[in-house]
Amino acid sequence: MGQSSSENIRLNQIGFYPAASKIAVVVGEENTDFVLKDSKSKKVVFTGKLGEIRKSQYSGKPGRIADFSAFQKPGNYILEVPKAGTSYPFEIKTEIHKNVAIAAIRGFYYQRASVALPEKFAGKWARAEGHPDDKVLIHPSAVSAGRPEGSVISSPGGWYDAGDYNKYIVNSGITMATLLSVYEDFPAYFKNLKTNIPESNNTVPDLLDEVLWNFRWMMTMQDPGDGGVYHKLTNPKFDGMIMPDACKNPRYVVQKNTIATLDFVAVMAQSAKVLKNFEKELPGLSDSCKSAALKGWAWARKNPAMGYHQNEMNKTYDPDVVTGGYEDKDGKDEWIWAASEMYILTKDEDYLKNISFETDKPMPLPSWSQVKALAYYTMIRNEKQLGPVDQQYLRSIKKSVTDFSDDLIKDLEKQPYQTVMGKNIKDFAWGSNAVASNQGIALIQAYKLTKNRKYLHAALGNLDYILGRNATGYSFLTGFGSKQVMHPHHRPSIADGIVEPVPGLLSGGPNPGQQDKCAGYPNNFADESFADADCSYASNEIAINWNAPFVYLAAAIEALSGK
Ligand SMILES: [Ca+2]
Ligand SMILES: [Ca+2]
Repeated sequence: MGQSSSENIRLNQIGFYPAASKIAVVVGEENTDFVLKDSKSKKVVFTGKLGEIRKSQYSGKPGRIADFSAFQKPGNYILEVPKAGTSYPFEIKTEIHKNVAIAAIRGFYYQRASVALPEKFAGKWARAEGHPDDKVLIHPSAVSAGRPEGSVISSPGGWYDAGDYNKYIVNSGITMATLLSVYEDFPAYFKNLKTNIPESNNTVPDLLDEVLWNFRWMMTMQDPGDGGVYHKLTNPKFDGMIMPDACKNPRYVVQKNTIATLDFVAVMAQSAKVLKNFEKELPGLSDSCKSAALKGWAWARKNPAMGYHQNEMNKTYDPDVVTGGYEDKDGKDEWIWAASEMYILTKDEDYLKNISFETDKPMPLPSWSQVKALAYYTMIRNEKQLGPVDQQYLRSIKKSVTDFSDDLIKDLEKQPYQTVMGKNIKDFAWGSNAVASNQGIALIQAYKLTKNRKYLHAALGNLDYILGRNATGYSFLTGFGSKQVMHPHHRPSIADGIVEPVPGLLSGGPNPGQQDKCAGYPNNFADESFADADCSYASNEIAINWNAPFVYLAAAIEALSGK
């Protein structure tokens, strides 16, 4: 290991806030001092001793922690550790993650369907329009009285879901809720945050302009005849690894079902509340959201258990549809979430009649198929509007959030990377960087409830994890860090002929399932099961429901610690 071996020093490759904690993990067993140097003058500005050996619970590999939190002077630095090497350069400054947060929001701009991305906004990743979706077929599984088989509807806009070009309501649900929630939790932060999109000159915050791009598509996914919502807008089969404008496959809307409809209802109800403050810019839109939510809710009450089962559907209808299934067997959490949003919107207690918040169980971390905690966050967020009858469940919801966060931070100081992320092998699920991000959101909720900075500190640790302080040594947001992800499973990044991938996209992250059987995984250890190869959809795809919690985490940390 020579002096140049930066990969032996794992740290947030962007940098640190002056007053916050600053931790690097030095791979190996050598017990030495470390020095912090000004990256230009090479003058030593701080010296410290490495901590005790800590071993990865997955690989057994040893490392030691270099803690230079005491050093607070803004500037550009490197860390040097004898026998280990020299770190990548990093910065200490206020608003250190501002560009990270903006880029992650802009990641959604690059996912916009049905529109060209001009150079002015997309830089060298400018591209032609693809998937106009103005002539979308009603799939035989989705017929209704007003829309017989073969009918054509217009359903443009929205974001491409992930590395593929289809648009799925279920995954849009949690994605939209997460982005609307970071806006609701930190409105002042977003008020003047510009992201260089075509809507940057209007008076609506750019984050909401981006959300509206997908929102307007979602509205077209509701059958105006009965209020039910289609599961997805999709090709029968995935497009090839080609640019959007080269895709010519027919597109369909597919089977209405209960869970997709409830996700839609929750998003519309939350949007109605948020957009009420933009009546001048968006006249009547809030009311349209509310009526869409009411119609969706009524449909779900009439069809409370209509599931989406792709294989069974394909036995009955043609053409077969083999794109992302987003099949969720349990709709209980979607009822709780939709009912909570409807209750907050309408104050009608009927909505809470048939649900229980089930706070006796540990809070499940949010994912596309498990949204119960989104209901908790909503109730906490709107606590001031709740009455005396609501106080009992509100108390137990708050306790669920803080209990969950206390479990996360237990033994944090003993972890090999000193992060909440990775303590439990279950953290390394498909899309593990979304797990890290959603843990960060839970911790920020606990911080908001208690004002105890230990939660905020742990949330920042997970951001450090994603940006380099992890067992792979990668910074997982495309375009950021010294050891960047270069080959995400993302069709435009593969097909556009540009070396750098589209920026601001969060790679899925380590996943020992390795379901893609792609070449390039270094080993089977959970914390290292990552392959920066475009065949690795199991560890290196991007997805809107992973970018959204990352936006929340980065923006919330900026709002709370940026200055
Ligand atoms: Ca704007
Ligand atoms: Ca569910």
